[in-house]
Amino acid sequence: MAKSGKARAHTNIALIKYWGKADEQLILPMNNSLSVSLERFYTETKVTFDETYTEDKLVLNGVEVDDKESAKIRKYMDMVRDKSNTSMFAYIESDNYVPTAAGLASSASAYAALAAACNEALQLNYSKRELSKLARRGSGSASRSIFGGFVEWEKGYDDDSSYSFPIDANNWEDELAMIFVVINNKSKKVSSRAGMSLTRETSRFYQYWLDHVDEDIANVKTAIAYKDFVGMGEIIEANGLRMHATNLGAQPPFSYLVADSYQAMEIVHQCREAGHPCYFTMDAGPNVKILVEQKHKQYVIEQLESYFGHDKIIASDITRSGVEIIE
Ligand code: 2P0
Repeated sequence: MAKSGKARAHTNIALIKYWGKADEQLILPMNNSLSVSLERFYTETKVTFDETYTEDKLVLNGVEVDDKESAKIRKYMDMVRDKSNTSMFAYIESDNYVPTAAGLASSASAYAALAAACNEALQLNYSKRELSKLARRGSGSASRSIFGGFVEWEKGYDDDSSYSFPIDANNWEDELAMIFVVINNKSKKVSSRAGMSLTRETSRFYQYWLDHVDEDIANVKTAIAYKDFVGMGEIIEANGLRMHATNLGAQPPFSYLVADSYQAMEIVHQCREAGHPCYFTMDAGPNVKILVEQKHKQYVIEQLESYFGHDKIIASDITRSGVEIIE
């Protein structure tokens, strides 16, 4: 008999970055990281296991895919089968509610939703902590997408000790938002997986990065406890720039940032000078993400739109919802 489960998980953006793996197979990170989950961008995934299926099939946004990504998912499903003592193959239907124009990686929400859908379908009764470990095996940042609000991923030292957990912010999330500046990337893309690996192995600045992450995490948690937006912003902006600096120290050096990324950062500085606190962060691409209080959001959006145009600016609230079963 077929067994199915469907789950929704939101994407997250790291305020303190995950950059570098201690174990590529288990996806154990070199450092703790800390994120916020976004209301507007999410993935819904339905998994159906059936004894009559002869292989895993992936249907992404209504289209059956058979490419590098589906090969990665088949490998992931082998791991799930192994852990849950089942031999059944699966039919996986996944819909990404991430505007394609946003150019956001969806692997965080995708593997969080897939892990939760498998848990439901196979009645594994995993706790959220167990689910965050299962999601982590697909993509590191997915471990954080099991939870809403502010989330920390404890790096751990083995498969069992590396998981995420929520940080109580006393509903501060409701007062915050994130603005995305969508920037076209004409340069050749370095995947986050390849970029973090090259940097960990070769960057002259990597040890400096590792030496300062723990204090950044501690200071952000203090800022969260006091709802100190400026204190948090200064730390997260510096942390994001430091991550990008490690890439400049790699051999060969590389950068995800382009001229328009720096233009967006400059507008953020101008907003601050005009009395509207907001802080930027960037991931494995040129897009700039700006953390802002709701009361200053409209001003910052207008400044960005006047340079980049209306369709390049997307805002999202911070969600306090973690992964949910929806069928
Ligand atoms: C993060 N990034 O903390 C960091 C900051 C990008 C820059 O997590 O190899 O897709 O699947 O574990 O999670 C993107 O990398 O990488 C990422 P894998 P993932 O959000």
